[in-house]
Formats: sequence, structure tokens, C-alpha cells
Amino acid sequence: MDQGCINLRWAAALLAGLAAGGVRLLVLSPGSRSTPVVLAAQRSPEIDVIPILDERSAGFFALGAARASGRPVALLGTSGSAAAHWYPAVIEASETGVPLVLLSADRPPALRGFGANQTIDQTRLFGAFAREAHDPGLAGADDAALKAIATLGRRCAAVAAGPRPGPVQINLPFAEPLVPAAGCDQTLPTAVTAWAADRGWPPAATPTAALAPILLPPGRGVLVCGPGLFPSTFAQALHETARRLALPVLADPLSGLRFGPAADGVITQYDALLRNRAAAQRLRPDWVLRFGGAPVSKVLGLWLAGIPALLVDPTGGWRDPSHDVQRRIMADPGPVCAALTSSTAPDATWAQSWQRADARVRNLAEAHRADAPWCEAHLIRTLLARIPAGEALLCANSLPIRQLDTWSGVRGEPLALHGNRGASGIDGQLSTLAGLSQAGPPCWGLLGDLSAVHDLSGWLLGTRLRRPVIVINNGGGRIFDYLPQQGLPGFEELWRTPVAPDLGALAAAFGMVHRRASDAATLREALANAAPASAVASADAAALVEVCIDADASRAVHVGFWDKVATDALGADVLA
Ligand SMILES: Cc1ncc(C[n+]2csc(CCOP(=O)(O)OP(=O)(O)O)c2C)c(N)n1
Repeated sequence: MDQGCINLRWAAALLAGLAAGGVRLLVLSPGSRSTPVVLAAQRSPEIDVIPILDERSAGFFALGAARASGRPVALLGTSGSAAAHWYPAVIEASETGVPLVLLSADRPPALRGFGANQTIDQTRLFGAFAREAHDPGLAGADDAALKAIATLGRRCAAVAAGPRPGPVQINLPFAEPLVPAAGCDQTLPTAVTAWAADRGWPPAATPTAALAPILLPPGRGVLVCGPGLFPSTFAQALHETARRLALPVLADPLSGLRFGPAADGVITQYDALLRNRAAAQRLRPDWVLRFGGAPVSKVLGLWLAGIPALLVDPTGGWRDPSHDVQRRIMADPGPVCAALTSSTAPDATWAQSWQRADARVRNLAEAHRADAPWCEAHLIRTLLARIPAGEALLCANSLPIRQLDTWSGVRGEPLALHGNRGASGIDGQLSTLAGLSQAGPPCWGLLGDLSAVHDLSGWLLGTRLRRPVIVINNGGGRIFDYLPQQGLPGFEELWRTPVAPDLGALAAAFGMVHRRASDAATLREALANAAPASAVASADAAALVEVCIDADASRAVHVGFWDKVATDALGADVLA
């Protein structure tokens, strides 16, 4: 059997194992050394292949697709620097627990360290960001070798998907020739096919005995839910527990709790509310029970510091930046909710104080928005009113996610909100959006202008988008206007770094429709044209909606709102 045929059969066994472990999508970037896996994928009835030129974009696309589908997604790249471009997406996947299988094609091990072309040390390239890293060596032809690589594929898909989900690397050295001679028999031995037919997906749920009661500390508590990929039943379970124990739920926008039938009553205005000193003191609890990652709101994070905390994390993580966690509960959040008990009698006035304070700030926000010049407050309201029930939104980092935190409120119709909060990068946003759209419900995008330009190669995926992507043109990284660096010498060139791209020309170059909006009416019109209501269920032309915002006016609106809340008496009855 020629080496090309050995490579192909071995790669086919690997893919059979990956498919058995739940992989349905392979995102590849072009190259020669990866050819055996490409050939095998072309022949795989179970695995779809999507080619994306730039590995950084491919990495984020895979991240979005895995996030939306919950399945492990495979990435394939050639030898040399290619796999290094996956790094930012691998970091994000590791931090947020998104399953990726990284297939880095390589030259034979004997060439490593001897100056061979396009040959570097790729082993364990992703360090601690990979849950496992394997270097199985050269392809083998016998049944045992095929069975071994298929088993490795299945194992890596399973490890990537949990119980501590994240990226896994398999480094795949291939000797030449990479293309098989004619007549290569690709039929895999039954030892592999029979085994691979034993589906590993979905993973069998480990029957969990009902959790023993979890006794909460005495006194008043709050439930804080940060960003996370929670099971769909969690919102209802938390809602019921909060009622049963009369506890307020502070819900980060990326918790999934603000949008949907169980959203009613969750607290969303805490970022403004806790700027009010009296409220911050009167509403201070004795303990906090936390789900998910660190909330977007820095004000909330600072307020929580020093309050004894319990952390629920089924993956056993230590997401405790203020080092206040006294007890970690490693179990699924839904069953945890059901198991919570308290020796303190439910105190309805405690939860009501939070509800009233939240309602009061919501009213202040409404009044403030009504009088304010055009800014993100209006943009976010218009956008959330426009996105149909059950669709999704990717909200980029920097100001967009913070402003969404401030202005989203709750909505009864479901909306899957996504954000890359693992490492909070401004990179890969368009690529992530395209991946989310590929594998999940239609996904809208909300990005700052620098974030949009940062992922320039992601624009190549623009025509894959099914819903508009909104880019806020506010003259660069305007988040820095809110930070102590504001006004330092060279602030404009060294921090704000406006790039002033012609977004219309860029959109045209990448085959996207461009529309511009500068107030609520033109935004509504642009969104209506970009995704006509009647056609919203079908695939629309990819559209980039550029929303122009005067960042100085916007900052005045936001600072004015915070001042208003900080100095509001909030009414004696509100905090009773
Ligand atoms: C990969 C990466 N590089 C740099 C940063 C630092 N950073 C945070 S916000 C920001 C500016 C983002 O600007 P833009 O997307 O236009 O959003 P705006 O601040 O205007 O809301 C930068 C450079 C980061 N978070 N991630």
C-alpha cells in the first residue's frame, strides 16, 4: 500500500472517531500537509467541510459554530505558523468552555528541529489552553493503527465536549506522498467501522442522584448570574427558587436570564443602582450565590468584593476574581437551584426592596432616554424590539456589551445573546458571528468600529450572514473616554486610535449591502430594508448597517444618567 493511501485511510479512521464523538463540522484552512484529512473529509458522509482562508478567522468561526450547536467542531490547518493563528480563538474557547478539536497537520517528526521547510515544533502548541494535546506519530496501515487513531478521535471529541469542555489538540504528522495513488481502497476494517458506529453522541447523561439539600448561609442573600452557557431549563429553575426563597436575581445580559418567559422580575439595573451610595449600603447582602462567569458590570464586581460567596460551577472552575468564594458547588445549576434550602425564613420585603429599586432606576432610565440626544440607549432599544423571538445576537466587547447591560432591560420573547467574554477580546467578532449563524438560529451582530476592522479577514464571511451586522461608527475605541487614560498626551493616537474606515467601500468590496443610520427612524428603516419583516424567516442579503454616534454626546448621556441615579433619593419606600 502506498504512503498516500496509508495517510488517507488513517485520516478516515480519525474522522470516523471524531464523528462518533459528535463532530459534524470541519473548518479548514488551505494547505498541502493537511491533504489526507481533507480527502477523508470530502468522503465523509457525516462531516460538513467549510473552507476559510485565514486561520484566525477560521478559529473564531469554529468557536461560534461550536457555541451555537453545543457540539465539538474540528479545525484543520497545515504545518508551520498556520495553527498559531488559532490561538486567540483557542484561548476564548478554553476560558468559556467551548469544545474545539484542533487538527494541526505536521511534517514527520524526524524533520523537526532540522531546518526543514515550514516545520516548527507544533507539539503542545496551545499549552495550558488545551485540555489535552496528542502527537500520535506517523500514519499506520494495520487494523490496530486505524483502531487507535479512531479511538483517539472519539476520545478527543469527548474530552472537548466535557465535563470540562474546551479545546483539544491532535498534531498529525504526515509523510509524503500526501495524495494516494489510483486504486486506494478506502474501506475501513470492520473493527473500526463497527466500533465507530457505536455513537458517542450525545454523551450519555450520568444519572445524577438528586442533590442533597444545600443549606444557604443565614441572613439575606442575592443570586448573581454572570455570563455562561447554561442548560435551557436553568432559567425556570432559578426563577422558581428565587420565588421560593424570596431572593433577588441579578442577571448579567449574557446569562440568558433577561430574555424569555422567566425573565420577569430579574434585576437588570444594578450597574446604575449601585452607584447610589444609600442603595449600595441598604441592599448589601450577607452572602451571594454566584452562577457563571464574572459579570460585565465593573460596578457590580466591586460591590460584590468582600461579600462571602458560594460559587456554582459544574466544571469545577475557580471563577472568583475577588477571592471571596467560601464554598464551591460542583454540580449542574438547575439541580442546585432545586436543592437550595435556607434556615432563614423567606423575607419578601428583601426581594421587594430590590424590585422597587430596580423599577425606580428603570423609570429614571426611560425618562433619561426620552430626553437624550441619539445614542446607544436608543439604538439598543430599537434593535431589541426588532429581533424576532428565538433569534440570536452577538454583542461585541468594549462599549456595546456595557451599554447593552445598561439599556437592555428584560424582554419576554427569547433571545440568545452571545459574547466572547472569556478573554474579552475585540478580535474575531465577525468570524464568531458567521459561525454562530452557521450552526444556530439567525444571528444579528452589534460591534464597535475598531472591532469590525480588527477582524478584517472575517469580512470574507460577510455573505454567509443571514441577519444584519450593526457597526457603531463613533470614531475609534471610545471606551477609553471612560477610563483614566482619557486626556493623556497622545490619547487620540495611542489609545482611541480611530481608523476612520469607509465602511461603505469595505462592505461593497466584500459583497455586503451597506446602509447608514444616524437616528432611530433611519435605523428602523435600515433594519427594515436589511431584513424585511416578511422575509425574516428566510435568508436575507447580508447587510452592514453603519450607525453613526456622536461619542461625546453619548458619554454625556451616560454620565448624566449615572449622576441622576447616584443622587436620586430613590424614595424611602423603595429601600424600605
Ligand atoms: C484583541 C484585543 N486587543 C485589544 C484590546 C483592548 N481594547 C479593549 S476595547 C478596545 C477598543 C474597541 O473599540 P471599538 O470596537 O470601536 O468599541 P468602542 O470602544 O468604541 O465601544 C481595545 C483596543 C482587546 N480587548 N482585545
